[in-house]
Amino acid sequence: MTNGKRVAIVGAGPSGMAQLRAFETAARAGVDIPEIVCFEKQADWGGQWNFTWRTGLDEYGEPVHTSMYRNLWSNGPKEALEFADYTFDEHFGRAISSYPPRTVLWDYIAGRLKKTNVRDFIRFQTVVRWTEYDAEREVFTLTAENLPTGETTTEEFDHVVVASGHFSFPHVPQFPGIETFPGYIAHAHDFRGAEAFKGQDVLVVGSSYSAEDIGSQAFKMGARSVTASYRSAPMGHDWPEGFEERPAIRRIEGNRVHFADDSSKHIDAIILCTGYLHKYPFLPDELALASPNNVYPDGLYRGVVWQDNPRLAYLGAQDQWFTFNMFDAQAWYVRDLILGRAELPSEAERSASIAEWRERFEKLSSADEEIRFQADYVRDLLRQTDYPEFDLDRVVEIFLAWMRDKKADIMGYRDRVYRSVMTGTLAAEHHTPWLEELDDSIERYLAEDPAKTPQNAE
Ligand code: FAD
Ligand code: NA7
Repeated sequence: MTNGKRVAIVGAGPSGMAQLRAFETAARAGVDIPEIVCFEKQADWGGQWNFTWRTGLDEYGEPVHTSMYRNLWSNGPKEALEFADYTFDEHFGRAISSYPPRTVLWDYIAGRLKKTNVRDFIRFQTVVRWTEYDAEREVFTLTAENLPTGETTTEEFDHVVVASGHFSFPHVPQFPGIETFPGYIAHAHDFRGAEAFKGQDVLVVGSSYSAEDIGSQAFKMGARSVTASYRSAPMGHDWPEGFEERPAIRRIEGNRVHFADDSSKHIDAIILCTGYLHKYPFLPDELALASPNNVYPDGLYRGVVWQDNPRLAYLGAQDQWFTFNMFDAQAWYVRDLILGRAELPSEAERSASIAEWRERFEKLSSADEEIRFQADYVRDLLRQTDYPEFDLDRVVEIFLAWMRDKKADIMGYRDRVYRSVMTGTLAAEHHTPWLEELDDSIERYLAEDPAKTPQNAE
């Protein structure tokens, strides 16, 4: 039964899927839920995890969403992102390793919903083009385009949940002389695999997740050298021979890149791992979040409710240490606000809450502190809903162990195993060390006898 309201969800990535799951869970418990329409511009769900070889524009002239690439393996332990209501044990029926490849995590997030009817709520290959809000009638009007047919439709909704992600529109800075560089240049968003870098001198620009992992991919695939150029601070890992960090780029002259420490180096390929923009081309500016990538964007009450119009919510808008289970905590809370089960505080109270969290956020000075901060944030959300509780302090311990393991062995940390906070299961060791594993297919990953599934790349 629906309760007469209409809710639009923009995006069926992990966040949008969490919102669908939240409503479906309430419906299963006998609650009347709103009519839900989830708009998804791709042909399948999973957001970033739905890999495509395409870059730039897709077959309909629409910007390609995903920034993921071949051989992308989880960059954090799966025990830190596990759903509390659908465990890895339940999905796979046995222990798997702590750092599975993209295909395996995609299978896991989809598996939770495959047992339900929520796919029926999703309009695939349908992109939301524009949103308007009528304050008097308190309704949103969304215009969407069906990409294969080109047909546009306009519909009204009482609430909109933005789950369109914020790692898709690349932030592409300019560097003096870059136009003289004759080799391959791409932003990380358009990187699809490092195989072609074999024997090359590769430069990754940036010092965060993408620089670390794309640099590592290049190393793994046999680059002659990998250089990572940092603007603020080096990653500081104990890099293997052939992998080094240098300060900011001063200028580029043909194949020669000059750095701020007066050094220079021959480079064949440059990958700009310089982050992403919060960009919401389907929203007018009064509804669109504008923020750097950080763990507490301004203007969102409890990190989800748009302060200037609480009928609009954002999921996953933060920089992410926690991912899937944080999106769940957010989605459950947003669901309960929409259902009227949770009370929305007054504008002044919301404002005070945002200011309090922002003040705490401004004082954060290390990764450890950010992780604890985000754990507290998730804890606060969980207290508002009936999402199954889980031990966030133990998740924090896992994150801290992950960081220690990275410091100890950046090319080997993905071979480490952790214990599930949800089930107590200790992860299994993968049959092949990450550095030697050239096949990221789920078939090979789950193979009992990997010798029978030769690696794709061989
Ligand atoms: P997304 O996954 O980005 O999904 C958003 C969805 O919205 C997409 O399906 C998109 O097509 C759709 N959409 C966008 N605009 C519109 C529109 N106008 N109309 C209709 N549909 C629209 N997290 C981890 O936990 N572990 C990792 O190892 C990890 N690795 C990552 C590696 C890379 C390269 C990147 C970019 C991210 C990684 N992440 C990782 C973080 C990742 O962002 C989250 O895991 C998760 O995908 C975020 O989910 P989301 O639903 O908020 O956004
Ligand atoms: P992040 O985490 O937002 O990091 C962006 C990086 O880009 C960061 O190191 C920035 O340096 C650097 N940056 C930005 N502008 C410049 C310029 N002009 N010059 C040099 N360096 C610059 O993005 P990622 O892509 O690494 O990660 C995003 C998600 O994708 C994440 O969830 C991953 O799991 C995958 P700074 O430190 O600000 O000086």
